[in-house]
Amino acid sequence: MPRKKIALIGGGQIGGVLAQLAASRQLGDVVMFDIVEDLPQGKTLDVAEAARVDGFDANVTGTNDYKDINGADLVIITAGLPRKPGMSRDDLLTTNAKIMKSVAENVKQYAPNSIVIIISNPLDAMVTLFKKITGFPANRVLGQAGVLDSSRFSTFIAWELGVSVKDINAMVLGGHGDTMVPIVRYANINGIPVMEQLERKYNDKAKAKEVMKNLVERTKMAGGEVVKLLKTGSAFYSPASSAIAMAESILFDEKRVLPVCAYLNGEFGINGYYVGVPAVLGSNGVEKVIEFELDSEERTLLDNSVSAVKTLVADMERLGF
Ligand code: A3D
Repeated sequence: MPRKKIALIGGGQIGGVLAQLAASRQLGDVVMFDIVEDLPQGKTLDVAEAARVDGFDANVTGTNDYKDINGADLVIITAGLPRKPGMSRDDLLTTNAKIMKSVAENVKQYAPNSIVIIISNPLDAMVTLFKKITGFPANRVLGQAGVLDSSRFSTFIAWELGVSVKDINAMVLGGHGDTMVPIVRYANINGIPVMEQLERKYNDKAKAKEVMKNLVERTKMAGGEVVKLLKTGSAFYSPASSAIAMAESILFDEKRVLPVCAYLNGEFGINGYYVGVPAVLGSNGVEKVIEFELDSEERTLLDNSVSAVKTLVADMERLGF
């Protein structure tokens, strides 16, 4: 049985870590595409030369020719430009939409049966555009944001409570932006409510609420916190790890329930938009969106987040995409 073929579109910061993780975990043969000459060849040569040490057999190659992604089973897209000084939000949206348009046309041509995970920002718009251009079914086009945002939320909770992050389950839904919705009510430590533990720690309900509010705010701003410290570029290790968790669930048909940017057909009362929701990921991509009861506060926050996604998509359409 041949190995799965994984195409990485974009060989920048996240693309490099994706290549290393995909190869070292033997997810399949990796081909990295970038428009910059020699960059994907250089990065993948570097990753491939660790094969003896890391003990993997997968082929890892770089290319500037889309033909080389031919027949890919899984595609992960990070192509795009970061916002530069003086660039407006619309300028960035136009630039990245142009890039996504060319990526989508080529993925449609060379990997027409692939399942596609998009990481490029602005995420909710890029996923929407990719689906529109390729016409791929909704189960085969999804975005990465919720796995990372949830991992950040879980990490901050674990630090606050002094417990292993491995035992924290916490989820962030909604669009990938300031309006994201960390679901506090269901955050737990192996089933034990996080809020109850905060109340016990501080012996004060108001204080516990305030501490949680700060954890939620830090989660929403976590991307910016890393950008501020790095000075150039944005987070790349954790976004790559998050996409690899999604890829593993798809490639190994794990059926994990992960928060992903998925196309909604009435689930959560939302129709025709990509929004972050829990979904079962298996060999058919997004196999099922898992709905659950939201309380009135969560509903308001999710509606607010969906409005932000709608505005972003409308802006992209206004710009001609
Ligand atoms: P970066 O290191 O700049 O890599 C982007 C790569 O895209 C560069 O190597 C470019 O040469 C390449 N590129 C540009 N145009 C094209 C094209 N037409 N075809 C193919 N490749 C092209 O960025 P990065 O890797 O740090 O981030 C990649 C994207 O992910 C950006 O849009 C980030 O904003 C986004 N991002 C998303 C998250 C989420 O959680 C959603 C987190 C962090 C970053």
